[in-house]
Amino acid sequence: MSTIAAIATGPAAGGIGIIRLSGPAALRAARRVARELPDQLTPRHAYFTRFTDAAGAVLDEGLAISFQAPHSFTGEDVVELHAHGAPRLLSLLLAEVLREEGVRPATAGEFTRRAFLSGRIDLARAEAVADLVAAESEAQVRSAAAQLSGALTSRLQAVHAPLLALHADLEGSLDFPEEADGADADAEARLDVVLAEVGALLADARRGALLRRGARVVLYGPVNAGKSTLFNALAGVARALVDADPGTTRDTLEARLELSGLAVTLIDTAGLRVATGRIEALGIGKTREALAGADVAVLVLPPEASAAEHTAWRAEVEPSRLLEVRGKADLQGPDDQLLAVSGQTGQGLDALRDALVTRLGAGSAAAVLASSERHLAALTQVEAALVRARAALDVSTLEVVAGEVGLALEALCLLTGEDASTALLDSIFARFCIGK
Ligand SMILES: Nc1nc2c(ncn2[C@@H]2O[C@H](COP(=O)(O)OP(=O)(O)OP(=O)(O)O)[C@@H](O)[C@H]2O)c(=O)[nH]1
Ligand SMILES: [Mg+2]
Repeated sequence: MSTIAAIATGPAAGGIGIIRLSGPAALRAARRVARELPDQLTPRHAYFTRFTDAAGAVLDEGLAISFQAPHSFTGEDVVELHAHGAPRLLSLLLAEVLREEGVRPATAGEFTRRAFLSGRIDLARAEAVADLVAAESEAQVRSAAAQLSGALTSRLQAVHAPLLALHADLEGSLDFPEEADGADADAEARLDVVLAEVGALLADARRGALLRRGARVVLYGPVNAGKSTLFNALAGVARALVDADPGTTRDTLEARLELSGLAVTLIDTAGLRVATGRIEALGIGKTREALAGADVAVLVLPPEASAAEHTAWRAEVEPSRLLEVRGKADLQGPDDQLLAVSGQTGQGLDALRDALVTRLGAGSAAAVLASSERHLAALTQVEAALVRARAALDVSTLEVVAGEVGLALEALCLLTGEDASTALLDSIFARFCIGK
């Protein structure tokens, strides 16, 4: 196994910069720049040392910490050199370290990949490292942290173990029908238990996928409803043009905000009506596109909207994604049906934010477990196979049931990385940056 080395900290200047080495030659290579280190190092101790170039000239001073296999992140010998976070200095030190025989630059995610390959962490936890590094909102941090601590892993095991046992029993009664008489008798009940847990994991994964990519909230409704004014008020900046002229907004506009830790893209759209011109018609086409991709569509109804109009605008999106509000609340009396908001006075904005958070399912403080689209896809496959197995119990042979349970197990292994193919690993670790 070769030894790898990389700058583990970000490319910008900072207080501390770390060079990480992993593999059998890690310590030998580190000594090229940290010549003052004692002959015997106590693992996990921080040694103060000066860092030098090949000629022995001092470049910096800092700390060196060694970890002995298998008690390290990668499971190999690891050394971390903590210098000052000067990008040019770090590249000089790295170049010197790389001159050691058997040491090469690490590829993206290679440290974490080695941690996975040595069995230190499973795939779900390895991915959590990438998620944590890339997290942009508080909810993303919490979700990645939960996954990193193995919360997802233990929930997957709670599905994996009973499924494996069921598979073995079914296969057993196929191979030895005489002895294993009735081994499949409780298969239905056992499948139901696993299905319920997979369903719960899937619900979490859907919320997690939302957290990860951020939610899309679209403001829509008839012209002049006060959508752009509301957009500006929620975004906290006067981004969108506002005018008494109906049909002011033509293009869709986006603003990023964070609601209860959830990253949200807020989208303002062209008001809906029978378009008076070609450009406006194009704008309305874009509104419908935005509505198609919305996690929540907020229908802003102006005071003058008639019941017939109301029904027509409402039909633009299905009820599960629709949130109706009464706009320009300051111009009308209290509304006992709809949440009343005003972008101009700020009335009802907090209530609207709360309603959005509830709608997006991000309200609970508990961190969401599964979070990547990959998890979502794999869990969907597991569920589909289990549903087919359940149906086959009544109408088909035991072979078919066992086959479907086997497929569910395979899909589950995609999540934990058991039997993971090199191609799958490549695609997962490509998301990492160098040094992770
Ligand atoms: N009194 C009152 N007037 C508002 C409010 N919100 C918007 N207006 C006014 O209503 C007019 C239209 O506001 P916009 O925010 O441009 O409405 P819009 O829905 O984006 O309109 P289009 O882009 O044309 O579809 C402007 O003259 C605003 O000043 C509000 O909450 N209260
Ligand atoms: Mg507008």
